[in-house]
Amino acid sequence: MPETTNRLRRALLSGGVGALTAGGLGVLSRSAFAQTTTAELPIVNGRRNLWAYPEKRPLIVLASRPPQLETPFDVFNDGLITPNDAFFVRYHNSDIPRSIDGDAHVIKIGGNAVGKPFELTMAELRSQFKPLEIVAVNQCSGNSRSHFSPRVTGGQFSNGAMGNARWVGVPLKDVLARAELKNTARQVTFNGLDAAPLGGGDFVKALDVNHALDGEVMLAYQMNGADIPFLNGYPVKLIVPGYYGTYWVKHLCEIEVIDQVYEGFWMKPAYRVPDNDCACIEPGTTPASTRPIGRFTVRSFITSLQDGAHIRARQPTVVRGIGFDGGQGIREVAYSTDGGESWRGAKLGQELGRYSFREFTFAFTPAPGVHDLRVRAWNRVGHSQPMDALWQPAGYMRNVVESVKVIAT
Ligand SMILES: Nc1nc2c(c(=O)[nH]1)N[C@H]1C(S)=C(S)[C@@H](COP(=O)(O)O)O[C@H]1N2
Ligand SMILES: [Mo]
Repeated sequence: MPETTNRLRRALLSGGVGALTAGGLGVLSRSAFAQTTTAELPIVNGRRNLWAYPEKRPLIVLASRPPQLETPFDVFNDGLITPNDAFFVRYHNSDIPRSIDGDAHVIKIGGNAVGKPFELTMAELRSQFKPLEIVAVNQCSGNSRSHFSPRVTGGQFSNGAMGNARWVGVPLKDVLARAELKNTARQVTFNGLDAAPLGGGDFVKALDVNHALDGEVMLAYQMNGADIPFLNGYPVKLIVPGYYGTYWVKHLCEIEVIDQVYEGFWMKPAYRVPDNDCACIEPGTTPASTRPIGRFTVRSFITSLQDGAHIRARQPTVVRGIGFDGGQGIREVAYSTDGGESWRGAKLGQELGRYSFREFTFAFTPAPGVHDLRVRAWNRVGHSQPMDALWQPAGYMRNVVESVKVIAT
């Protein structure tokens, strides 16, 4: 019997999924944490608590001030849209707003590259513009950071710092048309109601003006047919389809069009990646130069089976999962049931738009024993996922082909 199988069997006998992971067998699914109450979970990050914040179901609490909440991974198997009450929450600074009048809330539009600064209330935003709807994934740059090896500092998320929602709002382009942009306009900055009482810099992000005016970057006031949950940015949040969540500024209250490149703390030195093709470097080295983080890389996950799951041998099992990328759309997902030795095509599901999660399925009839399942996606311009994990000092952009080991009995 191979060594892995032995280890698995021992682990399973001695206490379930947590112990199994403690035995060193690959990626830990966070939902395993959620369901395990044994004290045998010391390795990846120790045991995490689940707690229900306002408007939220119990989520994995990484920090409470400000709240950092992660979605338990099994939620992604429930459907392609992530429910509002399960959607992850990430903030940087401790002074987050506690109450907001959703109609009276005002967005100030100004900066040295607009001819006509003005203020827009939420009531005006909702009534005076044509709404746009986009299904798009919001993913934190540091999603999956806890799986980096060597380890890196920062919020130790597993794979649940992402979610897919149907956003309704107004294209930023239409709002900025009222501000009479000057031809000196270079970037647009975005600020929310939260503040940084302990220093470190108010959370302000910037996009190049061409990107900001692309017609898809939008001021969203609805998420999955309801108001945006408070902790996800009520009453208005910037949506930047295909781009990492760091740009999706919550409780948006100030937009400035400026004649230079903005270099506040959260644009520089924070949220930057090595300025090369892979946005990666050898562990322990320093990047020669950096650029602001941008679009998502291609990712795919099996959602219907957790690492360490038991399945029936010699019975067909339908395995389900999701793929997504930075906005080209997923063209193909391949799967392997032998640890990456051989690959076949999975079946793609419904297309909800090129920024959305895309479902895939494949059928698998396992022989008795341990099976190492892997999935790998390609987008429409041929970008895919590396077989070996890339590394970078901030722990951003993980997109390695993941492994889920299952036991058929
Ligand atoms: N106002 C404000 N907006 C913010 C942040 C923040 O700290 N303050 N964090 C950003 C980061 S890094 C992420 S990943 C997303 C997370 O969005 P969510 O909390 O709605 O899931 O919010 C972004 N918008
Ligand atoms: Mo983030």
